[in-house]
Amino acid sequence: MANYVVGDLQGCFEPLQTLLDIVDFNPSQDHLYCVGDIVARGPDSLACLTFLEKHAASVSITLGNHDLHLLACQALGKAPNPKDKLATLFAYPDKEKLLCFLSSQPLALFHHASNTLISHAGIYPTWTKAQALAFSQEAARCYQGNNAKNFFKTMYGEASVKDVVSSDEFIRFRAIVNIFTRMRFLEPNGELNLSNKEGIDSDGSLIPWFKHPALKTPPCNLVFGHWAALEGKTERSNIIALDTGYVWGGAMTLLNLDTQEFIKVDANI
Ligand SMILES: [Mn+2]
Repeated sequence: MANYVVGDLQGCFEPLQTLLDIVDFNPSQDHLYCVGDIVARGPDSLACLTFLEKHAASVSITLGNHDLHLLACQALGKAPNPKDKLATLFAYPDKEKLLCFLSSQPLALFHHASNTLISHAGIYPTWTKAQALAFSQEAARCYQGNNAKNFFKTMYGEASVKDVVSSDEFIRFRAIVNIFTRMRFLEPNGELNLSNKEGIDSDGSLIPWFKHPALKTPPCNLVFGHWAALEGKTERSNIIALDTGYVWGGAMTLLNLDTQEFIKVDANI
């Protein structure tokens, strides 16, 4: 039995198939973790989601911003942005089953054997592993519960990182979602900067979350996606950036959690 984690798919199904063929992935024995952003921008979001749902027992996803956006569009009856290329998925007769599977997934999970915490954008530098998993569970109760529609309505916008313990459950939800699915840089005061999507050294006044002094000793190995401009580099051996931007002409990366071996498929082959 082998355990793998793959970077952002973003609707790119072919490279996922290629990677799984290379490692001879066997859904009856192996497990595939996905760092999220399964859908949007690429050509085959429906194929990605259909494949993962079909192998639900062997697949775990930590939801990304694009996945939550898809669930929000569905819950609020809104049409997705044409540039997300989700029309085929929205027209699919059995989409409820696929979206139900997607919404059953968490924002963070822990793989015990490799001592690895997985989430889409990372974790806030001061969080312990237990706090991260508790915040993930709290957010899931929001988007999986009867009141999901109202949580999705208030999901977008700024929130202070201190709001993860706000007395208002909607503000708490927004802050947790922003950290787990949208974070890249932190301001010197520790707040999120959600506007800069460039590389690690693009703005010397901002701190990549994984370079924050509070993460001097990470609580465990951390694997995340979301930040293609990093090109897989964090300069920290136990903090692994898996989004290598296949959908933007880069590569799709798969990590074997048991052997720490990386396998890549370039977009230009
Ligand atoms: Mn993302």
